Amino acid sequence: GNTSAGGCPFHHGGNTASDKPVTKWWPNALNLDILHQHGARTNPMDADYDHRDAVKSLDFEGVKADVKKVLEENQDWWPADWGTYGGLMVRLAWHSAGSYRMQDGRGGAGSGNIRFAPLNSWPDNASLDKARRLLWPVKKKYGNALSWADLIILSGNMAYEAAGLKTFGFGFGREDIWGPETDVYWGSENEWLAPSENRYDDLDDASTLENPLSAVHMGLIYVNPEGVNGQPDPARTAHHVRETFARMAMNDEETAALTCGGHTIGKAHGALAGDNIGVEPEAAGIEAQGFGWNNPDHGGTASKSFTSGIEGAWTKEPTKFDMGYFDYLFNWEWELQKSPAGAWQWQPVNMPDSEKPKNAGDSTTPQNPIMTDADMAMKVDPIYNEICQKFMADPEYFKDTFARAWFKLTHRDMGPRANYMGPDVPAEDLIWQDPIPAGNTGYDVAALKTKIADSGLTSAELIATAWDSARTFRGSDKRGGANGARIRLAPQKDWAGNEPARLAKVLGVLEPLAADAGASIADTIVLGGNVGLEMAIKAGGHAADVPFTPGRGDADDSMTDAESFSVLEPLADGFRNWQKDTYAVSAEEMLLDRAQLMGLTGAEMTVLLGGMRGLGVNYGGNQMGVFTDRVGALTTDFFVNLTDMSYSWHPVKDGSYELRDRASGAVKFTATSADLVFGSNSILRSYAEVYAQDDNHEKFVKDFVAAWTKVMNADRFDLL
Ligand code: HEB
Repeated sequence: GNTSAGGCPFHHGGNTASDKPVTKWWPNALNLDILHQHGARTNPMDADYDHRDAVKSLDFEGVKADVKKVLEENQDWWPADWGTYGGLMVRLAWHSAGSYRMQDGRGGAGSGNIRFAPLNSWPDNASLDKARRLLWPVKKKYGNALSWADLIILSGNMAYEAAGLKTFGFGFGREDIWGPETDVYWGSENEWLAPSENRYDDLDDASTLENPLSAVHMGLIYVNPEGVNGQPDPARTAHHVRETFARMAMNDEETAALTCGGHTIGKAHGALAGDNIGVEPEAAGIEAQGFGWNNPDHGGTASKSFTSGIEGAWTKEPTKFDMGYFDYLFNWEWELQKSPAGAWQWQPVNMPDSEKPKNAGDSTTPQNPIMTDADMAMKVDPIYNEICQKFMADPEYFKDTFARAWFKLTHRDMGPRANYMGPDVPAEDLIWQDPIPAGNTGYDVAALKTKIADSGLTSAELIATAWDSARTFRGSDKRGGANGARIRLAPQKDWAGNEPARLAKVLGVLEPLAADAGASIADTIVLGGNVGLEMAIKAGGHAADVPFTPGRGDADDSMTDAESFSVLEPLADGFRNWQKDTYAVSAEEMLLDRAQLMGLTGAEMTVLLGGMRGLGVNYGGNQMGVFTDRVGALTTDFFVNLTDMSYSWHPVKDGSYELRDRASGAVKFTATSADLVFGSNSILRSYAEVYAQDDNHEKFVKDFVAAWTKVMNADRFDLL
């Protein structure tokens, strides 16, 4: 209890303070909470609530009309610039989407995460709390069917439409989360905007930015607008723009289009010294009611706003989507100045008042436009400059390039097109959506099963191939998975983790069977895994059918952007006890990361790993963690032996371990830390005990089959 105010000490029983988690004493323990972040206990919707069903009932045109009204209706508590909130809403949408990084697919606009810490309080997201509050009446009116995540992106999209841009389209279908994400690594710094050196091996080589990060500072979406570490130098900034945008999956042309098109509307805010600006929302007092960055000197006028500290618009008519950004950037000389708030910004040399945009809160006063260091990079960097020349020569090309890049930015983490909903979904397939043609459902599954069973392939070959095909799935951006059978295309077929020789052998047998049956190869690979698993269940003395849903399709090379698949390559697979190399992070941490991306719970991860150890599917046939002499059968032996006190455990070399018979000292089994963590970590041990228990053999088989099926179907958005 806090007694500093002179009150009586009150010792409540609950640990309600977040700086004292139970695990703070043992910072090296695995954070299994990342597997259980969002669920029935955090989600206030009814148990049978189906977000996609709700969206189907949404009055889309009504929502759009109401968002349009919000853009144009001035609210005195946060006055609009030039009478529109368009710029603000675009920035809200862009900062929601721009936290995406392709390395692990985490971040992005797909979950409404910007409502929660840390994103709601990042220095870069200043004033976006106001943008969300402006949208609240629309959220309130349309309720469950309109997620915050959809509303935020829609508002940016509508803002562009209102400014005169024909957008590429819009997909509804993002489902909100109800608390902060805890799995996303945003960097190790404890200080906002800590020097960039922290996250680069060499700040002069932008490619050395720590993976998977895609921003130069803790608390920013991308680069520092004033230059590297706040030191203006557009040529240098250009390298960091290029790298951070590449990590958001954007090439040079998309990056230039986004930056130039982004700053075609709206303005930067730094009209007064920021000395009195209040703390961010998470740190603010109760009376702030979720608002941060209180500006006591605001005086209720748009002329006195403060956000980044940079002050001014980029174009003469900042409410219109036009070519004004290029007109200014390329037709004027720009010099370094300080804004009224003391931030570095570039201003035009000797621009006459008649050429200037008007002040955002006072349409009679001309005000100098500005460029950030990143804007200057578009002119100074030779590659961006050349792209801008092309845009200037062909404004229609610029608009189309921008509209497509904006659509990609705001939809990239939604996965395949099947996930888009609503009247404005574009018909065109885009390569970054990893398109998959529809598959056949009308073939004789039972007959194909029999043929696979009689094909001479072993259960281990079938199971390993199906697993490898499915395991690339990541819920973070809904990429990867067994659908499409891209495992038979480059680059996946050659990934070391896929054991190319075994893969080629299995595909050589399955492909003709698929063709004969009229089934996709993707279906046949998964069905093969099921056949193998049913054999293993039988060998373990049980009987269970493994559910199968046909309909996967086969992608081909023309639908596959091979380069963008490199981020899906597994560097480790704890389920098959394999690592491509030695890494700074432990095998069990990599296992946990993968399990989280696959959407598994702790118990599912446990039952899958323990069960698979006995199936003979370890990488390259290695014996690590194979605590059984019944290889090929689905048994609980892994758990029984892991928890058996007749063994003792000894670290040997290269992070591996031996299980020795306590009495004789003889080595009985070998293991990795990805095996023994199920005995050492108290939470994982509790799950391992469940599956070691004498009463849970049936449960084990049932749970294994359910978890297996979940992995095989994780990417079946076509069934939604
Ligand atoms: Fe931006 C704004 C920076 C990109 C869109 N930006 C802004 C600002 C700054 C920036 C500083 C100011 C804020 C305030 O308010 O103060 N950006 C930046 C950078 C980059 C960017 C550095 C990288 C290159 N943007 C971008 C993009 C987009 C954008 C990509 C989209 C697309 N922005 C934007 C807008 C705005 C801004 C719209 C305005 C807002 C208002 O109006 O409010």
